[in-house]
Amino acid sequence: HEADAYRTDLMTITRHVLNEQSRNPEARGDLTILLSHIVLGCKFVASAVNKAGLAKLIGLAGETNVQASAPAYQPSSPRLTSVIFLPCEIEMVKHSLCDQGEEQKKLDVLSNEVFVKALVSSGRTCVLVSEEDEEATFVEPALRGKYCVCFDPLDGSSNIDCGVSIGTIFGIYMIKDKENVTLEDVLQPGKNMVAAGYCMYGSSCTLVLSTGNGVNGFTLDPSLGEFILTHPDIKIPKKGKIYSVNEGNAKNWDEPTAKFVEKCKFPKDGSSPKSLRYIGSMVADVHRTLLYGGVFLYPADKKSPNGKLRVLYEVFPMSFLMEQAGGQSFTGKQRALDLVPTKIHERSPIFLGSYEDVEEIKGLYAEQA
Ligand code: AHM
Ligand code: MG
Repeated sequence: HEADAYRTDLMTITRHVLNEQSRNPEARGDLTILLSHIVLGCKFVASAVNKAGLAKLIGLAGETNVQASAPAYQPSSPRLTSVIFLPCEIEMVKHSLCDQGEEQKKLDVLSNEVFVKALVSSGRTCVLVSEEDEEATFVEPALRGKYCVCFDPLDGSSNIDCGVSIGTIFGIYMIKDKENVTLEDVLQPGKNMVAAGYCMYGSSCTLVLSTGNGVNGFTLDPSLGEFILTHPDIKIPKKGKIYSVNEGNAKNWDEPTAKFVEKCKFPKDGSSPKSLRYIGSMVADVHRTLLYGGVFLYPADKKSPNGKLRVLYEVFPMSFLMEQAGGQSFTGKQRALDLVPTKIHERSPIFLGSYEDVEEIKGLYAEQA
């Protein structure tokens, strides 16, 4: 097709979200603005992650900056300046990048700072929960907007040093009452989220987003500094051929989990065994699950009765995306999005993926009950 050959009609993420929002008579552009600030954070992290290997050499993420008197890192990337943002916001990113003479920040700490500042300066947020921060951040009244954002700025950061894919995960709620903002605004069940997504920093940088009308994937075109729609209306296969779990924990699993994995390896219905794929980086494992189908699990075990993954910024956003793509997400007790968290860093077991595979897991838990 001519159009495909030239690709002159680019569906950027901002254009896509604006289109989606224009169908909602109540939308005033706030979510679009908020999302473009999240996108800025993702571009910053993508650029920093790409340089992480080099940084060892030049001192970007090392413990101390070997050339403490000179800026260790000059933000030369055209990506950051090609985004339409206020000059002060660009300054803010540059500032985080080259805190001259100070100890250089670890990539996850740096990413967190960039996201917090981008979110606050959007003027559209009021409560932020980050994996990196013990306490929730309440935005000062003058900059307050109606959204709460829960995020993990750099999930899987233990994988950075060996170049494995890592990601940012986020979930967005609307506050109940702007005059009276409390922690209750983020301790809502996941089904109340208005949008969720992740950005994967892998062989390419991919942002997967849902605002409640299905799931779409965008790939960063580094030459444009823009995320372009490359995976419209993602639907997860009804059943998959892959299971994804840390089998090293098998000795402590509960019975339904053990039975399910056994069935994956030794199916009794004549079907072929499933393949095992486990990266150990949630964004990458979930991304593969979404595209290829199958199931990703981080179950409870005797040592961690609530599993490992965090409800607000890992379990909920991924469960929201899975359901929007036609899959399911289950905690071992209930639909994951029905869970009502009581603490901001609460954990939950999670089984998510293809509809039929999760259905099978639900069956095994029902048998046990
Ligand atoms: P982190 O937030 O400390 O990076 O841990 C979260 C990561 C997930 O990305 C991944 O699914 C999980 O931990 C892997 O855990 P394990 O190493 O126990 O298999
Ligand atoms: Mg994490």
